[in-house]
Amino acid sequence: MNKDTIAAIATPLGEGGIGIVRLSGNEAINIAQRISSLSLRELPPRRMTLGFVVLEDTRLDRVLWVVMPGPHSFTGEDVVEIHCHGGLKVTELVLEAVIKSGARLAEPGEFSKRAFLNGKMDLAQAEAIVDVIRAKTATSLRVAFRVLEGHLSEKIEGIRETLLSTLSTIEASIDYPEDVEEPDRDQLKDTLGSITEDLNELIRSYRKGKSLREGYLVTIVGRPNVGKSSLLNHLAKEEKAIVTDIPGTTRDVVEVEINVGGVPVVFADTAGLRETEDKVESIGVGKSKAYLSKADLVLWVLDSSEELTVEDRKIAEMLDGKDVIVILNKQDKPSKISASEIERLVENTTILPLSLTEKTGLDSFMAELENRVSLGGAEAMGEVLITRVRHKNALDNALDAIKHAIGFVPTSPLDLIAIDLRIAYSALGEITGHTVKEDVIDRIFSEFCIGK
Ligand SMILES: Nc1nc2c(ncn2[C@@H]2O[C@H](COP(=O)(O)OP(=O)(O)OP(=O)(O)O)[C@@H](O)[C@H]2O)c(=O)[nH]1
Ligand SMILES: [Mg+2]
Repeated sequence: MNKDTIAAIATPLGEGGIGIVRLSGNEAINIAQRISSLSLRELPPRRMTLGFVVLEDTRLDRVLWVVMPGPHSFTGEDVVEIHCHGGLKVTELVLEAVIKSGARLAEPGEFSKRAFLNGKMDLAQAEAIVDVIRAKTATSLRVAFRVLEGHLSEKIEGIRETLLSTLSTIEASIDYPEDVEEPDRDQLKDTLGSITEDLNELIRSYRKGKSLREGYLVTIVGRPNVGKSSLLNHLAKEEKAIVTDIPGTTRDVVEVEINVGGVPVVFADTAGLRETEDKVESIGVGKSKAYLSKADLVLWVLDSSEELTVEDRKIAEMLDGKDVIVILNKQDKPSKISASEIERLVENTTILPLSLTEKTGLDSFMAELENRVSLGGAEAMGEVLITRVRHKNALDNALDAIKHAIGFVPTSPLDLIAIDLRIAYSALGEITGHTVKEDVIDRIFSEFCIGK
């Protein structure tokens, strides 16, 4: 266990009502005592008491002192919080003073790391702290908070327990063949089948969970002058991008972040895709293609009053393998493109007629957008979602091992099944941190900010 005492400013740098300096470790109370007007060991634990920070016999600030003796603290160690006025200089001087008195500046995420190492929370919960702090929408926050409260860990631990008890029956029958009967193979198959279902359900939730945590990128593409920027402005409810009747107006990517059914969505308006001699425009076209390839969903805008061109067909080729909504804009004019022509170019897409100048077709467009982006959003609130690729990889590995084991169930020796079950057990333990390596732990906590 770490013996040294760490300190950091726990609130964001800048001016605010309150700025908090936090200490954690064996010496936290002794060190803080050196700058306190109160007798810290006599304070009621986990209650605020008004007092002063005193530096070299001079009062520096009037503050609230909170002493949280371990193990009943966030880190499990002795913790002291000093709630100062929220100024840059105040917090800096208080931090400096506790460092001079023997504390060490905390590394990023070190408070949370200590909480994990001292068993106050598991790894999935510790990771969820960052997600709670960074949540961009109410839905993202709710999903992250459920993980922080331990609902994901509970599910994972439930599956691990089933694996462990299955393993122990198998191993007992291997070790004591005379006394312990072999487990029933049909029953074994059922147990592994139901674990497979549980794992699959969690893995499937990743698409939704990832969007909620990381956000979702929707790229608007199309030929010049079809109405891409008009669409972005409609979504943003303001004139974010310049709209003119000159083809090639947009040259850079214009991004707008919007909450769509609880999912933080970035819409990117891009330069119209065409061959061009213009140096600036061609850089813009390059960027459009980059945004197209990393998009979670593509809105392909077409001017329905003009026939499909060679350029449109080239764009259609770039959409291969992407999630696409095709927008037939400018419906206020006579239409020259049919749905069947589009269907021949793009597979499994939704085609929506629209007029951005007349504002028609926009309701069904928004409904379709919400449907695609939120992936069935609202009813997901109560579920536990997988939001991190680290968790998804661990689940994939566990699933592979279980499937492999199922193949052995009918006729193979039991120890072959046991090997796979142990692999799955350990893969799942990576999520909660029971079986994770130290360098992985270090990497996870280094993503945190200082003071967390
Ligand atoms: N008639 C009609 N005109 C539209 C509609 N939507 C956009 N326009 C017009 O089409 C022109 C081009 O619109 P933009 O939104 O700038 O098109 P863009 O695709 O961003 O064009 P680039 O930036 O050049 O690639 C403007 O004059 C718009 O007013 C529509 O639904 N109907
Ligand atoms: Mg534009």
